[in-house]
Amino acid sequence: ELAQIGVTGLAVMGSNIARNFARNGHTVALHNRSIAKTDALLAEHGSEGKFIRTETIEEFVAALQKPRRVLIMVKAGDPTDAVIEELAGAMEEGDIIIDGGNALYTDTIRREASLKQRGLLFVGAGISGGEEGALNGPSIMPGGPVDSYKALGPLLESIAAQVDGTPCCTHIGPDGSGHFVKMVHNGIEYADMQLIGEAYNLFRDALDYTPQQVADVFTEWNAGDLESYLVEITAEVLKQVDAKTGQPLVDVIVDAAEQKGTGRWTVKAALDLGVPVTGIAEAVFARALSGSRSQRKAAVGLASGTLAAKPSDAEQFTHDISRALYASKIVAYAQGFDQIAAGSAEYDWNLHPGDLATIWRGGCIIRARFLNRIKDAYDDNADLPSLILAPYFRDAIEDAIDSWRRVVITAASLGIPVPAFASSLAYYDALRAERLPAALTQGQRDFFGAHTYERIDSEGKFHTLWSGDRSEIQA
Ligand code: NBP
Repeated sequence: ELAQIGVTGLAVMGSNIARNFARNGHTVALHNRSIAKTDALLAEHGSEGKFIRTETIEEFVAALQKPRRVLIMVKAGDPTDAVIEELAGAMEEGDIIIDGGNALYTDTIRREASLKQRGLLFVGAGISGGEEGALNGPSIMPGGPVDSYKALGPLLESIAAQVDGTPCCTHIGPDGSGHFVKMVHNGIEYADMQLIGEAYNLFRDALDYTPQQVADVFTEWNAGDLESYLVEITAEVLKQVDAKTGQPLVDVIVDAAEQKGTGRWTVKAALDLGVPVTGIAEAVFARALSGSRSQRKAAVGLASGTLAAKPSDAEQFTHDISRALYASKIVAYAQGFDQIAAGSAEYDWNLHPGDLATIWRGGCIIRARFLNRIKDAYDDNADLPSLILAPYFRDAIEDAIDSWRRVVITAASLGIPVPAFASSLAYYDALRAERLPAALTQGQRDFFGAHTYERIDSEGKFHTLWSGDRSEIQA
């Protein structure tokens, strides 16, 4: 019997996805550069379904039904190019290559264009959910040609997470769009994690809570509108006691956050598109700052000032933090969706933000009750100028605003860093401002560079003769 799907790259993600396919009744051809991983998978889990063991790429390709469908799950970058090249040489017109790794979307655009010329369908598919999701149901964001989805969609949907009977997988759009939205998803994940970290830090330093006490708060929050996978696992991490020292594990982990790059990619792409993703950027920079260990060590003990005023009512402040978290989260998602809209316009992808909210409700790391609200918002109005303007979110922020400000004020007075809370609040205030100091910026630019400005009362571009008689001319 030939296989419906082949998986090459059988490290953590690939082997779990291969098992997921097999458990859902598909015959899966297995391939890995080094045969040891293939054999380890078969030895441990071979009984879970129908697998075909292959050693060479030729054997692998020959084991597949036509049109052949191969999912690549190897390290992003050069390894992915190497595997694509090998596969393309062995495959035939109409066959489908899916890259499920975390590829940079511009690489996916390039690969799709080049494989199209060789008659192959290339699908860059973002896959979220980590190891556990890969095995039990990830959120899948496949891009690539529409035709590919006819042959691939049902297969991918059968292994994806399901929410209310809807699979967390849909065709996203052409070429690199799947990897682009997966990248922004990861950026939002960075922001979400940073916001949770800031909330945690406030409990520790403003309210002197123990990690266990903070865990209890997060557990409670997970029963309300903050319900999400990240809030849930935060409580689990905070509860964990280190076996070696008897201390809370979080207190013995080095406080320098690492990153693999998708957050940074999101910010770089946002800079190029001119979209302010301040929440995601603060999160990426906060990780970088945490990693500047020698600088931080040298700066310990710098002045903190004398304003320190601890919150007097812990219950009120706990509520305030929950609202600051919720409001800042709305801002981070609003910005992420703005970036998706900008990417869609730039590359002519015709992306549907409501679809993304739908497939992010399950399987992926940012899954949250909140995403139902985002889906509803785009169902009501597909052309929302900003998520913040959807009635539900507008009301949620109105309800949160005083709490949000109190949290930022308290944090600033105590010298507790809350870059993402503060910057999200600043973004919100700038967005709703009737006038911004950008008018002054335009004046300065005109002064030193004759860059011209527009007037509020007449059409056209104007320039003041700054070094002359300071009269205004039309440019
Ligand atoms: P890794 O990213 O650690 O990659 C290991 C796999 O790549 C092994 O199968 C290895 O083969 C293969 N490989 C390498 Br490295 N270089 C190769 C080459 N030149 N030719 C052929 N194969 C090569 O595995 P992972 O953590 O399972 O992730 C797989 C992909 O999924 C990555 O792109 C990752 O970014 C993405 N992803 C990961 C997660 C996650 O939670 N880990 C989540 C979502 C997406 P070998 O066994 O012969 O060395």
